[in-house]
Formats: sequence, structure tokens, C-alpha cells
Amino acid sequence: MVRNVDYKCWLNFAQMGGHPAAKRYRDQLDSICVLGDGPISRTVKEELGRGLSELTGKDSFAVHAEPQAETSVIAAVDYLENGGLLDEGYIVRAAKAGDKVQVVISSPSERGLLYGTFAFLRQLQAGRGLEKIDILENPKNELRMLNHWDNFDGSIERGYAGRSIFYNRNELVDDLGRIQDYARLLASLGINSIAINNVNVHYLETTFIEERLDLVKTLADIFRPYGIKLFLSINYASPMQLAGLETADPLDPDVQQWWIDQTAKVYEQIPDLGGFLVKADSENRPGPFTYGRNHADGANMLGRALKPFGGILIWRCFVYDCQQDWRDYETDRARAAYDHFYPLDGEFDDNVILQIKNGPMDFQVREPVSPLFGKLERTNQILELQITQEYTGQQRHLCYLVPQWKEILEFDTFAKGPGSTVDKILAGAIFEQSHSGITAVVNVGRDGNWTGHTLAQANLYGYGRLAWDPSLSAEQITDEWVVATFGHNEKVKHTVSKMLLRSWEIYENYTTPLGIGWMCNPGHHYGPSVDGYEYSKWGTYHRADHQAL
Ligand code: GCV
Repeated sequence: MVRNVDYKCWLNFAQMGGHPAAKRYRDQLDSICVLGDGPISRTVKEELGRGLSELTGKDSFAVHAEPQAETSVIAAVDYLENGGLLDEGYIVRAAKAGDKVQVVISSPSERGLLYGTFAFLRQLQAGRGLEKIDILENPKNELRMLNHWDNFDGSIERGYAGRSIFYNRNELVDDLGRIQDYARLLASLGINSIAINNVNVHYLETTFIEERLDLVKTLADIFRPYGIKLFLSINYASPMQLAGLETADPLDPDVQQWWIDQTAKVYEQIPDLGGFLVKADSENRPGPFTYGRNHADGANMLGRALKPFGGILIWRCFVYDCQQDWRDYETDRARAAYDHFYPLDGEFDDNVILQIKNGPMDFQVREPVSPLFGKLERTNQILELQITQEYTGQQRHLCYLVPQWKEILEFDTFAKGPGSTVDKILAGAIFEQSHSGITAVVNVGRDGNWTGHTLAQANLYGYGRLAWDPSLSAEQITDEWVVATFGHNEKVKHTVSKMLLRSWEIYENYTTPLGIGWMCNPGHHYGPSVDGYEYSKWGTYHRADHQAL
């Protein structure tokens, strides 16, 4: 397998080699002790050993079976008083032990230990003094997710970094080790869920919930030790395709029973599956509208099948008329999601979540925030961002999206007075929600550097860090990423940070300035084209002319 020099992305601990801090760590750290033998604890042990060896240049670290006074790093569930910690939160704290420093990583859960371990390694990558480390962190968002738009044949819808890292010619790829490397990268950011197939579920991917459950199980086994749950994108019309039912009507008892039985079969194989993700009645996908039902009927039917297993049903709000006449000024795509879903507020079951794209149109270079945020008061909701650069230069152009996401997250909806920002809604702090969080369409593929354009790795990193803590500043995230990826050279840091931080606005200026969307070439969405989408059926009109914007 070809592995680029930048294959390791931000887990490139050896970059610390020449740094004076690395020498200090080398003297200070020589042993680890990880208590617990669950699959995630085993990962903690591996990551700690590997990270510290690479960072310090030492071949190996002594592994203590029990914590000792001289153990350099101890990681254990509930080792410290965990007051104030959520299940996935952690404490990383240094204390003096004789003339040495001892670092303890503690959490109520194994998953929290893993996140604490990576947080500790991040501190070391930044060159921080060991004795100063004292962190208590909880994730701000419960669901920190990624969506893959990978197809079973190995292609990726809107993928710009090569073919799928999961599938090839309707099978799993041979290189499962790479999937494990991917799981490490995600776990290091605190990502806890991924949807493993395209929301446009074609004929073959529909079989993932039936005869190809074996491959889902294999993937779940790879991601589990990294604390990552799998979600499956499902075809709403599965009962028709897989069982020959004549309808997929959500109120039909046979359809309901089929989903109950089929979901049970899925959970028999993968008991910790996160749940299902659905794109329905959108861009020619089947959905409840065909049967005169609404989206709460459709989503709740699936939610009820998942409920006994603790599963979650995620239902996308990207629903609009994609067969519009451009002369029709009445049908307004920008209102579509709002018009479909706002009237249903409060009608979704407690294990159903609505997934809302950040803007009312479709991942444009700049868009206002979707009006559903702030209006849906009684519905679980997550934000959907797009890391893959469909409309933002397709990973051939530099377009660092963290500044865009910060604007979205900090947008004040005033739903409950000033301060009702999108990030607080997502964290479940404004409205009562049983589930909340954030997801994004990922930008990775089989290219040696994962993302085509190496600097596009920063978008994945930045997304993960914001999903964990949206209050981090763009500058802080950028500095972290540059140092973790390229090391501590001040000139590199300054130059690359500046390039990244300015790139979104620059991209906007040379492609779609003045807040006008859709000025791109139809279909592939690459390259500016002023009237590219103006007279098409997609409802994508900017209607800017010599008289008005
Ligand atoms: C997965 C846009 C993209 C489609 C994508 C769709 C969606 O229309 O161009 O490729 O389909 O959004 O989010 O469902």
C-alpha cells in the first residue's frame, strides 16, 4: 500500500523529534499502566504506548500491571473522583511523585479514557510542560458524527480524494488496516458515530440490512475498540425491494412488522449499532409522501422498530421539489425544509432526530443559517455540515471551512432571548431534547494523504474539534492542527495558519461573491459559472440581474 508522508495526519507524533520538550518528556516518562481489559482499554494501552514512543523516540515503555508510585502515566476508569464528568468526559492531571511527575487519566467510561489519552498526547504535541497538565473536559455535543457518502461499488458521491476506503466492487476493501487507521484518527477527535454508506441508498446498498450484514459486522468490529458506533443509511422502500411487499406505507401493519423483524435481525448481528439514517422524499428517493403520509409517520415507524434496541433514527430535512420550473416564482426551495418540518414540531418520537443542513439551500459557499434552528422547540435535532468540498473547490482549492462553521455555530437565533446560539441548541442547552449533536459529510478517500489536498486534512480535524467543543476558536484549532501535522517551525506555523484562515473568504470572492449562491457548473459543481444553475429544474436560482441582487 502506498502511504504518503502525510498519511498519519495530525497523529504525526514523531514531528516532535527536534523539540526541546520531546527531550524533557524522554527523561520524564518511562512507564504506563492502563487498568481494564475491555476492547477500548486495550486501544488506550496501544495508543498511549505508541504515541509516547513516537513522541520521545524511545522504543518502548515499561507496562505496569498495577499503578505504582513511579508509574509515569496511569489511565483507569474512575481512578480519580469524577465529579462533574459526563460519561465521555475525562480528567488528565499531573501530580508530583517524588522527583518525577505522574500523569493520571481518569473517566467514568473507557471511551472517555480514550479521549483523555488523545487529549494528553495533544498536550505533549503542543510542547506543554508535563507538570502543568490539569484538564477536565466534557464533550459539548452528545452525538459527534460523520456521514460517508460511499457507494458499495467503491465510488463516493461528492468524493474528491479517491475511491472509498471501505468498499471496492461491491465488497469490502482488502486493506482493513487502513480502516483501523481511520478509526484512530476519528477517535483522536472524539467522533463517536459514523454512517457508513451514502444517504442515496441504491439497489445494492439496500442489502446492507439483510444479506450483507456480514460486512456491516466486520466494520462494526473494527470501529468498536475506538468507541465509534455505526449507523446505516437505509432505503425507505426496503420492504418492497427486499421482501416484495407492495407498499412502503408507514401506516401499513405489514410494513411496520417487516421493519420490526428486520431491525431485530440487524441488532442480532450488531447489538451496538447506532441506528438508521434516512433520506426520504428527496431528490427522487422514496418516502412517505408517496402514500399521503407525513415525515413524522415515516420516521416514527422506523424509530419504533429501533427503540427496543436503544437505536436512534436520524431523518434528514433535505426535502424539496427537484423538478421545478424556473419561471415559477411561488415554489421557493429555500423555504422547503422549514415548510415541511416546522408544522411537525413535537410529533417525532424521542429516539428520532432530525438532521438539518446548516443552510436552507445546500452547502453553498455562504448561506444564512437554516430557519429550523430556533424554531423547532420540541424535536431532537442535529446540524449537518459538509466537510467534503462539493461547492467549495473540491479539494483542489484551499478552502478551510472552520471559520464558516464558527459563524454558523455562533449564530444567535434569539429563540429564547439573546444567547440562543446554534451551538447551544445543538448541545441541548436551549430546548429540551433527548438527543442532540452534530454531523458532517466527510472528505476522505483512498488517496495516500486521505483528503486529496493535504491541507484539506485540516477541515476534518477542525470539524472533529468543533464537534467536541464548538467554543474553541478557529485560531486555536488551526494552530493545533499545523503543529500536530507539520511540527513546531514558527515560519511554517505562521504561513500555513494564515493561508488556511483566509481561504474561505478568498474562495468566496473568486467564485460566488456578494452572498449569491449557486454560481457553479451544474452537476459536478466545480468552477464558477454565473448563470450555471439559473434555468434548471433544481430550484437553485439566485435571480440576480442588472437590477438587483
Ligand atoms: C447525497 C446535494 C448533493 C448530492 C447529495 C445531496 C444530499 O444535492 O449534490 O450529491 O446527495 O445534496 O445531501 O442528499
